[in-house]
Amino acid sequence: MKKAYIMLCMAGCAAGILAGCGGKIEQTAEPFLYGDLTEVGDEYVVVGFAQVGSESDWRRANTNSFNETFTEENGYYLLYEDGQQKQENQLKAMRNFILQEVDYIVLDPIVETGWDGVLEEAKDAGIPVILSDRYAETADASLYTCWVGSDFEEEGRRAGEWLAMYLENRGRTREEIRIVTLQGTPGSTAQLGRTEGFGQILEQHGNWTMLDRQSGDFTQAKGEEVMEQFLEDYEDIDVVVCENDNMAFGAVEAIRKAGRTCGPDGDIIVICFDAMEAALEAMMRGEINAAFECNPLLGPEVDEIIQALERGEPVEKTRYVEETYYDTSMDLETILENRAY
Ligand code: GZL
Repeated sequence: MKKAYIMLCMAGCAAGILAGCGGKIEQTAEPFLYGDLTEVGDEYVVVGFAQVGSESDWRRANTNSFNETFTEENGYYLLYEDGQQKQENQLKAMRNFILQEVDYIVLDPIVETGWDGVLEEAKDAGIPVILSDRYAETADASLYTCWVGSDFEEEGRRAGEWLAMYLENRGRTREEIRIVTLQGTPGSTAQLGRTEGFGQILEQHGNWTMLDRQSGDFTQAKGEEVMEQFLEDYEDIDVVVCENDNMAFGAVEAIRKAGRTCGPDGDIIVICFDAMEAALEAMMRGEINAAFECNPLLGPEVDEIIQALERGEPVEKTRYVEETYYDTSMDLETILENRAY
C-alpha cells in the first residue's frame, strides 16, 4: 500500500442532470478526494479513475457504478476525474494519480491511441493500470494489466442481424434499404467496433446502401444536428443506426421536426446502442425500434480484478461483460421493472 495523501474537497461536481427529453440518468455528486491533507491508512486501497466525461446516460450510469463500488466501506479511497471528453484532461489526471502514488489507475480511454507515454510512466512508478470500457492501443501489452468491457464488434453484428430479420419479417428483402449512421466519438473503441460489426452484415446485403456516416460524438445535441443534415441531404432514409441511445433521442427529435415519422409504425427505422432505461421507454412510446445493450456496470468487474491482484492472483488480460438486445416485440414494461439500468 503506497502512502497516498488525500484531501477531501467537495469541489463542485454537481449532479449532471441531463436537460431535455430522452436522457434521464443523473450523475450523483461525489466527494472529490485529492491533494495532500490526510494520510490514508494501509487498510485502504487508493484507486485513481480517469473517466471519459459525462456525455451520455450510459456514461453517468458507468460513473455511478464506480462511485457505488469504490467506497470506504468496501475498503477503497476513489480519486475520480471527469475528462470532459478531452484526452489531454485524462492524461493530466493520470499524471496526477502517479504523483499521488495511488495503488491502481483505472482508465476509460476516450480514444484508442496516444497513451503509450503515460502508461510507461505508470509502469515506471509501479502502478498497475486497468482499462475499463474503451481500449487503448499500446506498443507493449505489458503497459496495462487488463481490459474489461463490451464486445463492440459483436454489438454491431447483432444490430445488423436484427435489421436483416426485421426487414425479412416485413417482406422487404428485395427493395433498396437506404441507411445512415450517427457514429460515436471518432476513434473510440465503441465507435470502431460498432461501425465494423454492423459493416460486416451490411456487406452481406446487396440491397442495403449506407448513404452516410457522421459523428454525433455520443451526445443528444450533436445527434440531432447531424440527423437534421442527413434529412436535408438524403430523400428517402429507411434506417438510422445510432451508436448510442442519446444520439437516437436527438435523431428522433430531428425526424419529428422534419415532419417525418419513425419507429415500428413510422417510415424510418431507428436502432441504437446502450439500451439504457430511457431507450426502452422511447421504444414503448413507439419512437425507437430496437436497442442493443452495452452493460455500464463495470465497477463490480474492476473491483473483482483489483481484489484478485491484491491477493497476488493472475487476472485475464481481456474480460467481456454479458449483453443482449431489446425490441418492441418484447414485454418492455416487465423488462424495465427487473433491470438495474
Ligand atoms: C460504450 C461507451 C460509449 C457508450 C456511449 O462502452 O464507451 O460511450 O455507448 C458513451 O453512450 O458515451
